[in-house]
Amino acid sequence: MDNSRYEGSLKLHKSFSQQFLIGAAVNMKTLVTQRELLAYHFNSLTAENEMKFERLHPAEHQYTFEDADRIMNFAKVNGMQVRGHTLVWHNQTPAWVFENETGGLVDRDTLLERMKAHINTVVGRYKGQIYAWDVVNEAVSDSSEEQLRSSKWFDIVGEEFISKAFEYAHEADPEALLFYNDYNESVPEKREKIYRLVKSLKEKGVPIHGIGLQAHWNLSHPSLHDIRTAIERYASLGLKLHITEMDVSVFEFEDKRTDLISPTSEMMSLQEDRYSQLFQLFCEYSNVLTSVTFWGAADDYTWLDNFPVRGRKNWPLLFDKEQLPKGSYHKLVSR
Ligand code: HAH
Repeated sequence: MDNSRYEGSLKLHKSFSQQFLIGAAVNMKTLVTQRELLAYHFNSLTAENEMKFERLHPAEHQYTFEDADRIMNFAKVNGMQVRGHTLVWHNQTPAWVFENETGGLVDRDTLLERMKAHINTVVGRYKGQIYAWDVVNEAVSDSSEEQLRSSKWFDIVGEEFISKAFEYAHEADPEALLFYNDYNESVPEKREKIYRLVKSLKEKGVPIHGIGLQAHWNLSHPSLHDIRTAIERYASLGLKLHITEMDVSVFEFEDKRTDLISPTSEMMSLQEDRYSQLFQLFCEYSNVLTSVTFWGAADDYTWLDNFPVRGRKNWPLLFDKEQLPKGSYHKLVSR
């Protein structure tokens, strides 16, 4: 592979090799367009979409592994680890999973059988090659009244859908590390709900090994104090922590501007400081925090383009839209 554009520069993952793995989410496009960047600076990969239920299992008796296999192969060839994302989620799951022959809601036992078949086939296929799985994604509710969000999984199975998913995954690959993954993980109210959920799973003896902090953050929120408190709280459960989907949006939540065609120099300088403070914090907890994955690799492609504001580009990562290192990268590797 032609790594000449990066040669001589310090590999991002090398710079943190004593602390944690450094990962990036990829898709079929970026696996090609960012291949040199990925192979040079990262030592872990996650499929942005290619291992989700709808992609792997579009119909009951049909599994489609081509794209996921391609990611596995890229990782293997380049000596990278793989984090699996995600087995049970309320989004990007095909309708057939929840339907019976007449188009009504499937019964509880059948849904659990389908969950088990899915997990067994997917986790089994990559046994020994995917070292950690996001088993359940985003089951906790953002609204203050409820603990778990309403979803087809929850409405049909009840809260046990969570423990079942972990049990099935553990059976399929007893060596894989199993994670509960969520966003707004550092917001105090939701943090306590996630804590309560995972604590109850542990008390029931459910095979869960870690909590994934998605870390979709921006230049000022959540505060370093709230992030530190969340890390401490989750770590107190005796579990591993992974930062699973990190990005630092240059827009405040209230900022809905769509006129910027490049980031302002103020944004870039705030982002440098923010990344450097965040990684300093991560390093303090590197005994429990063992992996940091970005939800993308460079600003030429990010899921935050057009989301949540249509017609707006974002610049949330460590490499720019030419895939060259940003100030944030330089500050991290020269710390
Ligand atoms: C994450 N959700 C998902 O875990 C990931 O699979 C997806 O690719 C992107 C982000 C975060 C999220 C969202 O999608 C919608 C609203 C809030 C948070």
